[in-house]
Amino acid sequence: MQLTSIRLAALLIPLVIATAGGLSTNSTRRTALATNCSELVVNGGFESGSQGWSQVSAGGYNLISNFNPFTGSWGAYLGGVDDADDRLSQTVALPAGAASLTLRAWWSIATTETGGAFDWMTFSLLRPDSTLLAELLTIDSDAEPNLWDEAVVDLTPFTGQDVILQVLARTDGSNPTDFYLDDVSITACTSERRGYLPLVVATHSDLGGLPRPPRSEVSHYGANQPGLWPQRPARRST
Ligand SMILES: [Ca+2]
Ligand SMILES: [Ca+2]
Repeated sequence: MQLTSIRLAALLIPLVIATAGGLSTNSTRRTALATNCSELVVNGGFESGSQGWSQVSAGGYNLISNFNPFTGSWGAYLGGVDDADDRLSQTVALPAGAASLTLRAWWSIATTETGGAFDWMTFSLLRPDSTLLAELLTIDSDAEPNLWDEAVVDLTPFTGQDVILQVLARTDGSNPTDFYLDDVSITACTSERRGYLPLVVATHSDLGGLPRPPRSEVSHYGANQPGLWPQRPARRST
């Protein structure tokens, strides 16, 4: 009962303020939930080739590929051979004062491993001197193959820092794994500052908005389509 009272109060207080300002309830909600967001990753979908990205491949491979993109015509293809050490990176300035900073990336694997995390791909943040700041997420050869999944990681703890976003894939000496990557995004959002905003944000879910995502989550996209998955292509040297 107490919770209901709190929810009712939370609903009424912005309404009273909005009414005093001549706004309707609906416009109050839209205004209060509005944010200013900007994309920080350059060419996250790889449609402009290597623009914005640095790539290093121990085998000398071009990591930007048109073989198996998630969207558009281009994506990134790491691993795919034994003893791979493939790195994609991009310097990103994470703005101070951002209300939210979120990394999103779509990924998929295909593997000849029959089980076990022998090959892997890790998302990390490096400092400007290339030392490790934080490991964010690791995908390995034990993941379900031939699906596209979205990785979502909260980068809010790193606001105000200049970082290098690095994706590193390594495979061991047998049974190679392909790691595919596309639509890499870091979104910085700054909530509009309004006098009644904290009241509404505190009751976001109660007001019918979508819940905030957890700090890190993975969502599946599509389903296995045996027989439709393309055959492994010959890697192209740079
Ligand atoms: Ca793409
Ligand atoms: Ca392997």
